[in-house]
Amino acid sequence: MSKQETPNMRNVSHRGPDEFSELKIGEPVRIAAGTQGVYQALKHSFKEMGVLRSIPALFKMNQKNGFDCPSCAWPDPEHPSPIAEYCENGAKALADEATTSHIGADFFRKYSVEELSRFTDYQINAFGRLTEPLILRENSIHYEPVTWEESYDLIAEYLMSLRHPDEAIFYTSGRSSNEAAFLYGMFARALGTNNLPDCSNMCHESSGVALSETLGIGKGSVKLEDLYEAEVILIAGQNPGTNHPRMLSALEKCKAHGGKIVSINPLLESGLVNFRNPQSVKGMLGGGTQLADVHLPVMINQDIPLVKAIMKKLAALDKETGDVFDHDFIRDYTDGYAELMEDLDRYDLAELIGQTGVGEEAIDEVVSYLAGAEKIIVCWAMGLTQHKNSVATIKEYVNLLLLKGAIGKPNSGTCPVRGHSNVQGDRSVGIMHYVNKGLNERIEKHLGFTPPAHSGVDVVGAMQAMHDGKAKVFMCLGGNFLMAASDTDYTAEAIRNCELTVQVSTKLNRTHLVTGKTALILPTLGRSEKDVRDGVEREVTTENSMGRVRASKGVLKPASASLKSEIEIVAGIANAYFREGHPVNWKAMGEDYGLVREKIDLVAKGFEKTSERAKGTGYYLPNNARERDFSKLPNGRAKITVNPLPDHHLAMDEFMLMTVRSHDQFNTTVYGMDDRYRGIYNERRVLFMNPGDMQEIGLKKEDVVDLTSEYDGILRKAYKFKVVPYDIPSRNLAAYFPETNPLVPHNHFAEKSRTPISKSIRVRIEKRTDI
Ligand SMILES: Nc1nc2c(c(=O)[nH]1)N[C@H]1C(S)=C(S)[C@@H](COP(=O)(O)OP(=O)(O)OC[C@H]3O[C@@H](n4cnc5c(=O)[nH]c(N)nc54)[C@H](O)[C@@H]3O)O[C@H]1N2
Ligand SMILES: Nc1nc2c(c(=O)[nH]1)N[C@H]1C(S)=C(S)[C@@H](COP(=O)(O)OP(=O)(O)OC[C@H]3O[C@@H](n4cnc5c(=O)[nH]c(N)nc54)[C@H](O)[C@@H]3O)O[C@H]1N2
Ligand code: SF4
Ligand SMILES: [Mo]
Repeated sequence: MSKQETPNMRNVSHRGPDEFSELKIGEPVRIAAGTQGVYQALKHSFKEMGVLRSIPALFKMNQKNGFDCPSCAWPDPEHPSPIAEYCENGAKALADEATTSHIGADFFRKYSVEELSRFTDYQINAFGRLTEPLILRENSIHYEPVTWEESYDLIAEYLMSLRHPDEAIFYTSGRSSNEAAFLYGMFARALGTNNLPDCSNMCHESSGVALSETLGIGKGSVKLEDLYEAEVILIAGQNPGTNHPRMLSALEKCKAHGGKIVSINPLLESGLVNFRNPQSVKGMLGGGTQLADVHLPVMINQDIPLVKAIMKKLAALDKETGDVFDHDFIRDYTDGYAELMEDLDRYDLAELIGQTGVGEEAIDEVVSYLAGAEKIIVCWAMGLTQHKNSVATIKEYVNLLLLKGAIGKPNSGTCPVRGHSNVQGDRSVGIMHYVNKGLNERIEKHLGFTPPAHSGVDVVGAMQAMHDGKAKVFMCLGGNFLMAASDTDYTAEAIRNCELTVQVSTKLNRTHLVTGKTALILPTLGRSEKDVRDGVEREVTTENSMGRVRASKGVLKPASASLKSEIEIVAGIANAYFREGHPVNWKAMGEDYGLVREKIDLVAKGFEKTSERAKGTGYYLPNNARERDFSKLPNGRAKITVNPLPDHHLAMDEFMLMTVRSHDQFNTTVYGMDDRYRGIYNERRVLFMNPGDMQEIGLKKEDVVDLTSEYDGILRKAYKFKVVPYDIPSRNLAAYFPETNPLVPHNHFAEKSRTPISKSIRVRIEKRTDI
């Protein structure tokens, strides 16, 4: 084992290698799911974990008495099909978690963190499941085994040595159960800090802010069944075929009932074009459904002018007939109508449309759907949330719904489609960096301690605090902070500044390699695994994208007997810190999750008799927007808002880059090197580009380019991408995250929500002549 002078000198690569593999470009596959999808899914599962391990697990996924799919947050139907309630990507997520490849002390004796960092993220994940607690001691470059007790004591010791609790930061990724997230959030507060950044800060925070300000609740208002009989569903800035595949089944039902589906996206994403439902006879036999009736290829971040143009056209029609807008609803439930109408009058229609890049005919078609419809749903995801003006963009879509009275009635409403399977639940049970007065009062009353009254850091704040040396201990309950956060070089420097970093994880990732001076890996059970104590199989709960809380009980034998549940780990640390001297009995809660749920019921809003009601497919949390109750908002009314147009100044040689997911990844976890639906095979370092733009700047297919972004005079660079001609609006580019994260400046984020601008990065393209 080699020793180093100082750990900051560990020669660990935070970006990983950038060698190319053998790129193959095919035609985009326009048929999503169907037999092909299931075949791909099973092939993947079987390769990963073997037939015996996968079959029972797949058939328990999303079933009553089974476990909640660990992948996305799309809801399960209230009456699951007994055969299969999973999709290709759910099966991949399960296979990735249930893999039979395991790594422990021998593996880390063989490979130093320096060597491991020379592997790609795909290879790092493929090493397999973490099986025992490990420590990277100061001055060492090899992880070595450590006992659970020593880990807990060490964390407690570091926490006790802080000058202020705000020198500790507790990040959460959205896979944690409600119980784990609750204990974790309460532990941080008991310690005295609200430093509780979470993946939501990089994800749907903009939705939370926009919806809270307009409708008085930071969550969506629709239930799954609402989609089935909606008259119009707008899908804006979301790629459900890859990221929420079972949403396509719901859209298919909507189509069958005569509903219209509108796709609003710079890219024509597969699935919306042609979908074969593997769970229907028609799908099995090969006939597909054309889901989207119309596609609006909006330019990146031009949704506001697009929605304004649509509303302006609707307003003109309403002037003629008086019944296009829901005037009763507007009068009884909203504020701000007159101001919005004045705002729309200010704009020239042709200019608005010109700004969007969308043809007027397609816009007119959408207007004709909307004009006569009463039941309208807007679904969206990262294509709306990760821009500087994301909060305004989402508010503009909310305006459209409010004008139509399409809130708080069946088959209508807001549908921000959440990412991680329990990201919404984590927030509901207290993972938030800001102060919530009501929550603090309930903590005081029911947990018996006084939580801090000052806010903590979000993800951006966490990066900056660590970078500036203001934070010393960084703990992550899941996730891969280094690769998920913006500005990879900056974030790496930030993490390296810490004294202690702690990762509670299932699989190895780069945040285990780029660490503080001392680092711990605490390996945990995955969602699909049995959690047994004293012969009793324990269950946890999660909340899906539509506010339904359900029980989740793993079925597989754990990857290793040494694994502990996240709940036990958090309770273990809290117990080591407080010993007996605290009103909360952490130890007991780590053993009996029912005790945790009892406290959740008392402390988190809307939870009630959770242990009992979460059984089966669970229960809905209260939702004021669903009930047309806007009493929490000023004047007790929903807020129609006036939002400015986006203001981008692209220099002559600049392009607008969006960073998106491939079909073979879950966030920073790379399952494979293909993006089948977009026709990309065996390579991730690609840049999707408009063929006309390529010609204009003299680029050919597969030319190699570097990308640079320049903000505040600082140049950032991402190296080596192969250019792929693609159907994308002119001056727009797409490439995969996390490879492009070094381009996203840490100090540029959405107004109010502070979500990094991962979907609209101004970049320049430099052709490489040396490759
Ligand atoms: N298989 C799989 N499933 C996942 C994930 C995964 O990585 N893999 N991640 C999970 C997580 S955490 C999340 S948050 C979700 C993410 O789900 P998505 O938001 O669907 O994921 P992205 O790939 O970021 O896709 C964003 C989409 O927005 C479009 N877009 C970009 N900019 C704009 C714009 O300005 N306007 C409009 N109208 N569209 C735009 C892009 O073309 C793309 O289709 O998925 C979850 N589910
Ligand atoms: N440029 C760019 N950046 C982005 C985005 C983008 O669209 N573009 N999207 C953003 C979004 S929406 C999100 S949500 C974030 C994601 O950010 P994170 O949530 O931080 O990242 P993930 O890649 O989901 O985390 C993967 C790791 O989680 C661990 N893990 C998996 N399952 C479990 C479990 O059950 N328990 C525990 N404890 N650990 C587990 C594994 O070790 C795995 O390596 O990334 C954001 N970053
Ligand atoms: S749609 Fe999402 S939650 Fe449902 S099975 Fe697929 S990946 Fe899992
Ligand atoms: Mo996300």
